[in-house]
Amino acid sequence: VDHESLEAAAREVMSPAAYHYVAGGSDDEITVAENTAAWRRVRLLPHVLNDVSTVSHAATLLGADMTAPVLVAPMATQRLAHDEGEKAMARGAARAGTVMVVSTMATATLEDIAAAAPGGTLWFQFYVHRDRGLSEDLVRRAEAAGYEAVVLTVDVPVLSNRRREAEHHFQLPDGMTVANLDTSLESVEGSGLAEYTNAAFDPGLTPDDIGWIKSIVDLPVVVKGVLRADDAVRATDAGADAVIVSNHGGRQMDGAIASADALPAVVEAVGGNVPVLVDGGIRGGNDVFKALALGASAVLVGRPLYWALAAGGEDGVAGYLEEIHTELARAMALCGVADLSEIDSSLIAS
Ligand code: FNR
Ligand code: LAC
Repeated sequence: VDHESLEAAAREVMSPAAYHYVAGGSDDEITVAENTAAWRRVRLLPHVLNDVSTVSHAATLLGADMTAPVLVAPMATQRLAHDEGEKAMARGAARAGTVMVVSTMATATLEDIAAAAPGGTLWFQFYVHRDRGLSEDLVRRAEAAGYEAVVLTVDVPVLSNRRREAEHHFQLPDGMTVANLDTSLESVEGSGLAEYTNAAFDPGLTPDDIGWIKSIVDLPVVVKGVLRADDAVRATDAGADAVIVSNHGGRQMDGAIASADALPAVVEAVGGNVPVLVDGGIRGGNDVFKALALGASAVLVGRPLYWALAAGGEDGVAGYLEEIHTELARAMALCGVADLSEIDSSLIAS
């Protein structure tokens, strides 16, 4: 996928504040840069003389059937990219046969997004608020609307320092709200998102909150934002049904390890028990292949899909995902594997 052109096309149609909100990370953006660099550093050891006349990348994860193990990462406020925002993203994901993870901070209600893409599979990304009544209500609504998993994001106890958001006084334009929460993230001084988050999100999360969610809804709980093996064990011991190795796309603790570099230890600690997913810096099918070879069950893609949404709406999203699927199939053929089950760490040159 030609990411530079895609990002450039998106930048043309987005406001500077919105563009920098999406493109940016925290502090010096060290981890943003590391995330892509780390996948590029991984070296493969391809097989030859294996029959790859037919290559299959169909996957099943927590009961969801997918064309390929590539999900749409949860991303806030998608109407900043396109009028149809999350609804267009959901339709594009459904067309490409994959799961969209819908952010708590969406610019349409979770019910309206579900109604917009009837054939698709949606998971609900959950930001626990200090107001636990409101929080309970959110996950109950997601279950009632047909969402099939709760993705509990655990790496935002506070919002990081994001210079680009502060410079542009990030807030939503008139007529746009975080629909589930009825706020437009009004900025008093700097980033309206930081002001909202720091006031509203619960910084007191512990592993017990996984059980708390399971006492409210009958859905699998996926813990997103783990970088350490010991935390992955704490999460799964507390009932997590999957974990996502992630540094939030370099948007939270700057200087945190690249997700590709954090993945193997987490796989080693819990990969035998629950699926381990990964996101951050995945830009094409070769990166997906490397993640699977390092032990991930699936990956999530963030910013490129925001750009695809901005530049091409639903068609842009479906087209981008289909291109990644083509690239993954080609990487599999070139590495001599006909099926996802044959991808393992023996394909990594170490
Ligand atoms: C995010 N991310 C995110 N994560 C989450 O759990 N809830 C959210 O609301 C958001 N919002 C959000 C907005 C934007 C604009 C971006 C770019 C990212 C993080 C996201 O799910 C994912 O972890 C990273 O985006 C993955 O990195 P790449 O693919 O963008 O490099
Ligand atoms: C972000 C939050 C909303 O990264 O997750 O912008």
